[in-house]
Amino acid sequence: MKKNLFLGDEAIAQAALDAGLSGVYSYPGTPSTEITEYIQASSLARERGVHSQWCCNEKTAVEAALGMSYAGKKVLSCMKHVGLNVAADAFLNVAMSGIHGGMIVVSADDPSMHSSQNEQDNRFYGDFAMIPIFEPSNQQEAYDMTYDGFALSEATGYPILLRITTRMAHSRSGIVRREVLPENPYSTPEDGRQRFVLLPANARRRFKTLLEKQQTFLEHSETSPYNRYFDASDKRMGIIACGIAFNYLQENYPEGFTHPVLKISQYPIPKKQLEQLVNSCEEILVLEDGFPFVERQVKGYLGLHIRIHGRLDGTIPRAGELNPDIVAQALGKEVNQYYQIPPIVETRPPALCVGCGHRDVYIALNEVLLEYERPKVFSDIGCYTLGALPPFCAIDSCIDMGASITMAKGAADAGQFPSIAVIGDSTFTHSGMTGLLDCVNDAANLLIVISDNETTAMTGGQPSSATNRIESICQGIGVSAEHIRTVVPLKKNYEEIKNIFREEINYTGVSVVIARRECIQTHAKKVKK
Ligand SMILES: Cc1ncc(C[n+]2csc(CCOP(=O)(O)OP(=O)(O)O)c2C)c(N)n1
Ligand code: SF4
Repeated sequence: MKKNLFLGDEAIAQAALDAGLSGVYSYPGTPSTEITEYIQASSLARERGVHSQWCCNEKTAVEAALGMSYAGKKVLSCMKHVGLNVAADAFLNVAMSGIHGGMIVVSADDPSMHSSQNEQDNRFYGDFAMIPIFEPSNQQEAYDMTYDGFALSEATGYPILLRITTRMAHSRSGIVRREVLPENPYSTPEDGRQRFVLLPANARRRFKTLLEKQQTFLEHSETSPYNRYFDASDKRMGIIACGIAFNYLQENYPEGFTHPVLKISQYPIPKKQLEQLVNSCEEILVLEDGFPFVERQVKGYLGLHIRIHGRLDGTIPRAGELNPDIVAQALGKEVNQYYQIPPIVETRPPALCVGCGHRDVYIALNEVLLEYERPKVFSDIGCYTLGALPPFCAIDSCIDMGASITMAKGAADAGQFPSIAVIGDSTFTHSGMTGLLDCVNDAANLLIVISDNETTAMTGGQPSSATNRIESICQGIGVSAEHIRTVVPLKKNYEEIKNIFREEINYTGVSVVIARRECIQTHAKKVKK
């Protein structure tokens, strides 16, 4: 049988296309980005006219995906874990309205924070929304679950959360593809107004329906081919292995399991199989990549008559991603040196590229801020966050996308002067614009520097929604035209840039300085093309 060597992300993308996808709505974020990029590059997607343009942020992505589902089509929405925080309002309410065409939301979580500011486990969001969750244990399952996920979504009338983690997203395996299905025809839901108008009377009804559906979701989990019980003779311990943790467990038992194992890859937790495990074993070890999501539920649900080991009792470290060695240690096995990755290159701190425009922004800004007694620079998320590191040491905060402008405003309201925000162009349209409107409405006293490299550089150079529009957006929001200044961040312009920074810091009100020079990496890619 022909196999394709796919990343987990690519397996999801190909499965969605094979299952008859009509659109993907996403915002870039590691480790989810490659799903949408794969669809953008796919000839099948091009032939079919599958929608794949990036969205402004994850919330607009989930809402647009719901619109496509409303029109009867199969649709995917992909994001990194923190993206689901941004989309949470839409995501939780899609569980109230339900869907029409099959809808899958992919959350790519990043335990160990390889490229994120936290390591939240988004299975909690699926549980919170009370919808089915898939968590593949290998890349073939990532393919199959995506393919089958549309059918499950349409059969139940609810979206599916597909939760993967970094290793699943970014490692490769041989994948067997399935039959290529056609797209759904256009249609709209017959009961659309009762379901999609979430006025309290409808919402109460819909919440009841969602509660009633829980039994159906449980039955699907208990009969799912992705949840499996493996019996074995040594019943002193039973093991629950969730998602990719099952893969790590298998690596530790090349000859087959010696303890009973419950593999969980579809939620809600399959109760029958869990009872079988608990009733036949003396103790339970829970293996999961992320938070103690299952462990906590098992503890609460079963009471305390059986000992549960996992992240909560310290058998597994509470923080960081799981790997085969940690699983081996938890099982009391010897750690196999084979799995340990030798250092290939010396580790070194990340840095802004030589020649990057963000460098010039920080050099000029740092020089100007020496003239003030207690300046603060509230920054944001993007390549320019590296301005936190030497030699710049130029920023005082980086919390979440958009928080630069709003934090600078709050601090300015409290008397901070000068209060400066530094934000990138993509982050500005993701969630900086609304904060800017707050500043204008409140006549806040701050300087906002939009470091515009005309791309979303940090996640690999995706197009930025803001390109060619930043001045007009700022003006439309209400920043006065004289205080929207544009500079080219280059060494030869330092004196001009510094003077403009000084003038705008000393102006009492909202000012925006747009420092515009294309990212040299995307520029080089364009030239190469
Ligand atoms: C809510 C959320 N979504 C996505 C990301 C991933 N991400 C980090 S920075 C960034 C955008 C960076 O673009 P820009 O602001 O233009 O700065 P640049 O990297 O180009 O300098 C993205 C998408 C994230 N950290 N948080
Ligand atoms: S990728 Fe682009 S924006 Fe990021 S550091 Fe390099 S030059 Fe600067």
